[in-house]
Parts: sequence; structure tokens; C-alpha cells
Amino acid sequence: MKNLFAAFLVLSCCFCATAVAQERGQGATRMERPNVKPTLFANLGDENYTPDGMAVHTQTGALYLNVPNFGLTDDSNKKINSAQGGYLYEVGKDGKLTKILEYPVLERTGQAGPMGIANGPDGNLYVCDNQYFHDKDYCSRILRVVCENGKPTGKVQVVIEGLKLANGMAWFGDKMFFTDSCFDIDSDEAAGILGSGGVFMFTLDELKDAGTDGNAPIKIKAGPDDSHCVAYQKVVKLGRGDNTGPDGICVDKDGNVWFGLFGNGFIFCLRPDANGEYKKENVENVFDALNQPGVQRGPYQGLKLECCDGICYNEKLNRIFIDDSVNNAIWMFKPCAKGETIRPTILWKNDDSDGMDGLLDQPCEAIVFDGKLLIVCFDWPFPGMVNGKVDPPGTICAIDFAEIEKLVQRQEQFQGQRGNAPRANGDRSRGGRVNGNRNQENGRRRAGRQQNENR
Ligand SMILES: [Ca+2]
Ligand SMILES: [Ca+2]
Ligand SMILES: [Ca+2]
Repeated sequence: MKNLFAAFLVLSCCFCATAVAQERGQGATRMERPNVKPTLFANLGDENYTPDGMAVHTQTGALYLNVPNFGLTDDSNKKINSAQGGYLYEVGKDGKLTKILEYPVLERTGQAGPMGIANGPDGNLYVCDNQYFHDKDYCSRILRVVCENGKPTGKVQVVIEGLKLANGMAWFGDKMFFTDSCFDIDSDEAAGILGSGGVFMFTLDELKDAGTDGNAPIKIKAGPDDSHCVAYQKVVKLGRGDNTGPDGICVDKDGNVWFGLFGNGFIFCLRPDANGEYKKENVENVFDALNQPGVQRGPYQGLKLECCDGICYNEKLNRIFIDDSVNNAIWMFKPCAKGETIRPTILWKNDDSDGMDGLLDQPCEAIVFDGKLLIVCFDWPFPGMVNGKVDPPGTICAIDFAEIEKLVQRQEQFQGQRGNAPRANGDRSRGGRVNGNRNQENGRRRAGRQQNENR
């Protein structure tokens, strides 16, 4: 038995060494996986310094990009050097931009902040208009970019009003999901709770007339009390001490909704119940950023995921990619089954860069397009981030998706050899199973219990 174990250990070490050597490639530095090094896909020009959400139109295959341009504002939080409404662009496979429209501003602020964008089953594009940086009094909106035959007509309608910090957007079937990152209620600094936010869901039927000619937008109740709020999370103080709640959101092939908190990197999954309904009480914490051990080995040893900006799901690989704004990093994880936890691994990370070398300059949103993982660089730093300053032009970088597939195959082979269950960052002391739902408020206590259960 002892000999068998020793043989297994030698075998897995050999395999591990080979895998790492393959990942490093020839002449690579220890800090890099050269095969997945991002390259410059699009130079967005000096006019576009804070880009954000992307969507591929299901009818035409065209890629759209929102540019809110928050990064350069005057003393009264009004944008300088740009359209006050921000822009919608079509981005070609060659990275060239075609301006589609400037978004209509909210009268009260004179600004619009187009962030998350997704394609609805009605052929229109739906957009989170984030007004938070101009006015914090729940005046963010959901907009509809009206399309005909898969192409924007130039008309934009206001569909929903009453959000505070509208951020990420995703559709699944006839359901639209979006995040509001700041409710600013229930915070309790002494208890380490810095903020809160939520996820909302509307069916196409509910919103199809809203904001159309002669019809008013839907006005939602502020915070978690609206019946459309399907997830409500508080933000536990961590790392930089950011209070921002749910940000990135995506839906997997089975209709499970995944979302993460910008302020601390916690990840959650909301699964539909037996009736296909999404309910707050079914939200599971699948990644406990507070109690994670950090990367256990390799060039990123010690690194922790403590910020989840945009996330995106790729069905072919069955992986979700996380934009880590704080660390200038992209993580990925395999969606887990109910009651289990995920194990994010680093795909790429780099130090501060102005983005013109193709490296990450505060990644905020990603999407798979034309054989590449495209990553938008938000480049509007907050204190404590690797990104040091706003440096136009804005950039989108690209990682060869075939190389990501090879890397995932190697990881799966390696894990198959070890025959292991999902773990948090490979820490052997922590198992994959969690008993029942977990949430952040008692994350500390439960994690301690979980560790004991796994001894
Ligand atoms: Ca975001
Ligand atoms: Ca830049
Ligand atoms: Ca920068």
C-alpha cells in the first residue's frame, strides 16, 4: 500500500512537472504562461478610455461594445473629453470600431453610463445604464437598443428605472437577469459588512411593452423588496475594503445563474427550482473569498481572488471566466454541482500596464468571439488595484481560445490522475462539499466547521 502510494506520488509529480513545463513553453519566464499571453485586439482610440460590456448578437454574430467613459470626469462628476451618453460600437473581427450610437442621457444628470449588454430573444440589445457615478439616488436604468433584423435602428428606449448601480446583464431563454451592485443598506462597519446589492430577473413578457412608444418604463422598488429581486447579498469587508456588491453575471447551459461580488470576490450560484423559478432562498455561496487559502503553488502562489468584475460562460469548455479588476488577472472555474464549491484557477495575470502591449489594464468584461477570449480593460482604477492610472487609449486584448482549451485539457488530465473532487485553489485541507446553503454573514464560523468536517 505504502509503495503504491509512493508510486502514485512520483507519477503525479512527474505529470505535474511536465504540465508546468508545457505551460511555460520554451524560453518563458517563470511568471508567465506564454501560450495564453494576451495580445492587443483593439486600440479603441483616445476617445474611448473606459470601455465595458460586450455582446455577440445571436442573429448576426456581430460583436457590440459599450463605452461609458467614466474614467475622466470634472469636479461635478461630469465626463470630459467624450460624449456624455457614452457610446455603442460594433467591433469587427479585425478589432476596428464602427460607431453605432451615443446613448440618450438621463435628464437629471446629463449623463449615461452604458455597462453590461446582452441580446434578448426579441432580437433587441438590453443595456445597464449605470448612473451611480453621477447620482447615487437610484436613478440607474435598463435600456433597450431597438434592433431590426439583428441591427440597431438607432432608437433607444428606457425599459426599467429605479436601480442604484446597474452593472452586469445576461439573458437565458425568455428571462433577463441583471445586477445592481449597490443598495447601500444593511451595512455595519463594526461587523465588517460594508455594503449590499442584488440580482433582478424579468421575463420578456413582463417588459416587452415597457418604454415602447406611449408606454412608461417599469419603475422598480429600491433594494431587495421588489418581487423581481432574486438574490440579495451583503459585502463582507475584505482586501481593499470595497463595498460594491453583485457585478458580473452569466447563465450556464442548465439555466444556473452565476454571479460574483466586485468588492470581495465571493461567487454565488442561483439554480432554478423544480418549477423553473428563481428564488432568493436558493442562492448558494460557491466561493468563500474570506476563507480561501490562496493559490497554493506555482508562479502565482499566495494570490487570492478578492474581486469579481464581469464573468462569462463558455458552453464548449464548460468554464466561467472571471475578470479580477484588482489583480489585473483572469481566473476560470468549472461550474459545480449543487452543494459543492468551485475551484478558481488563474489563467493569466500581469503587472501594471497601459494596455498598449496587449496586457491586462484592469480587466472588466470578457467574451468568446472568433476563436479568442476577448477581454475589455476598464482602466479606471480604485485605490489598492494593480492598475495605477487612467491611460487612454482604451484597449481590448485577446487570448487564443485554442490555447485555453489545451490548458483546460491538461488540467483535467492532471485532476483525473489525482482523482480529486473540486477544491478551493487546490488546498488539500478543504473538501468540495458544503452542507446546505452558505452565506457570507456566517462565512467565518461555517468555514471553520467545514474544515473540521473534512479532517
Ligand atoms: Ca462590471
Ligand atoms: Ca489604458
Ligand atoms: Ca491604466
